[in-house]
Amino acid sequence: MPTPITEHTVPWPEADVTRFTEEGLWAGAAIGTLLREVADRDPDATALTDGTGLRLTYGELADRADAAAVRLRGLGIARGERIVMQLGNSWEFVVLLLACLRAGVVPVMALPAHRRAELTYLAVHSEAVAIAVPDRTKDFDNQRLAHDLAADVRAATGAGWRVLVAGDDIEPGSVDLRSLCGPPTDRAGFDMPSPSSRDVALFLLSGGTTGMPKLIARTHDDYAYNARASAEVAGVTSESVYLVSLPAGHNFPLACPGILGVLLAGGRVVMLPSPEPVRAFATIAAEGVTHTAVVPAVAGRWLERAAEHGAGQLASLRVIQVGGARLADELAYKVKPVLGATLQQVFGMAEGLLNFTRLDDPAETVCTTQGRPLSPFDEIRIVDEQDRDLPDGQAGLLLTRGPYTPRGYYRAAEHNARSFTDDGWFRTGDICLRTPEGDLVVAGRDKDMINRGGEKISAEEIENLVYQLPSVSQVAAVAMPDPLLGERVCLYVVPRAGETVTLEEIRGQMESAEVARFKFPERLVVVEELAWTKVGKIDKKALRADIADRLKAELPGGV
Ligand code: OOB
Repeated sequence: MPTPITEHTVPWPEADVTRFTEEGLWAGAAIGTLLREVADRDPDATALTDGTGLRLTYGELADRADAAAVRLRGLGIARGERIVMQLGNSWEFVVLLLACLRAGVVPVMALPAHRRAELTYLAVHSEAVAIAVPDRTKDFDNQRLAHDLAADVRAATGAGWRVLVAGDDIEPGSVDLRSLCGPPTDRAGFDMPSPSSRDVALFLLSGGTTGMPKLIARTHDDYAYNARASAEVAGVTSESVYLVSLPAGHNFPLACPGILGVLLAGGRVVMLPSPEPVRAFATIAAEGVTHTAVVPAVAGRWLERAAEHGAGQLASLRVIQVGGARLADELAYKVKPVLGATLQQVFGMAEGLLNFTRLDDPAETVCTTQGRPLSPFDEIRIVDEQDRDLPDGQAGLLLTRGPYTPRGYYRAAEHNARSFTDDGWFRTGDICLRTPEGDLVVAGRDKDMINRGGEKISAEEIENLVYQLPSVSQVAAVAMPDPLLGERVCLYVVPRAGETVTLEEIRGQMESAEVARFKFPERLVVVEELAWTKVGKIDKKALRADIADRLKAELPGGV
């Protein structure tokens, strides 16, 4: 039997629980219950489409979620148990998610790019009892991997393990998600008790600076507030149509306001597998999309496409949220004139705190800041290395506390001691300054992570993998600037005496370690020694400057 999750989570102090509840931030109801209420108010409104002709009304969606919740129980998946969820942006994603939220089964939000290494870790660390995957994505057989994983887990724990598959090609031994998520087949009503609003609703993954991503347990109370408050600040109502084209398991398209915020507001969600501009633009036109969320790299591609082909297809688009990585001010200034929609910058994190520029902010604020905290109950500090508060305008480390920022990672006591202060402030690792108006500007980062177009990569994880090569004496993974993605992974390697190391070899090593492809290093610099700081740490700042200089020198006309 998996251990109960609450044992390993860090709750908010009771005084905060009372305050957040009395102030009406925390609704005191499970997200699944709140969604059922929305559905019951207007069951005929369209809730979900997927760009392939499927349309579900609120009544149909809620009924399917309830039926799927009962079917999960039928499979032996009980309240409080975990499912690793790695579905693409499909209608099954939404139905299964809502079924879990209704039944109190806890999804662990894996990313589509994750491979055996990440999925195994997530399954083991969360003590999951099942995994939900598509049958395949492009040239990758997700179903095969899921069964291999299931065999490993069964061998290690002796536990039964379920593989739930969405797609046409359902192998023997897999549970067919399309029928699990299909319409109810009998009249027997939904009879499951609601989870407590303070229970864990789902696990998000941290951007991660350590070997593997930390799990962040988000409760029904805090996550519903996250989604509802985000919907309000993004101007989402029952009239809104929201396009999901980023991986749906990421906090941004999931609840900022994302799928959950839009559904809680009674709006319509459109699922699309990717943000590729031709199809995204056609879908925006066909569905009358009013809101969407993208990362800066996607915003850049959309701007290019619209500059070449016009933005006629985007006439319905009112708000385009951009976040996940720093949006360059120059690009920001182009959004409204070229795409015709209001830009909303979103600086958020799976750990909680969300900052938004407001829809009525002056253009300068929208284009040069990353906005201000979502909630009047969010607390922000900008401090120096000794945790002393800095004045406005001075860049420092961002600390936060608030009604949707949990007080610790799941099962990570040691790490929590470093990432949270004794009085519960989360150390975001972001370097920010606050303008006199109270808006934040992200000025850098004090965490050993590479942000590749919004995908977060832990330098330590890459370094650990590279150290497995016998030819490597020392390695450092650093961010190198990239015009398209913002950053990519660059490796500095000192080979052992008499050995050579190549990028192909390193990528081969990552391939055999079966880690997600977005983590593969894209540049190798072989050096005789690494730069060190006075305190004996690898000087990554110097290495980042070095690779930036090398890239500049390689440009035509560079020096
Ligand atoms: C979002 O969440 P995560 O957990 O993948 O990554 C969080 C980190 C932040 O700590 C920061 O370093 C970076 O991503 N980041 C930004 C940013 N938004 C996120 N850096 C600069 N400018 C921004 N606008 O990335 C996330 C979660 C919810 C909503 C939006 C993004």
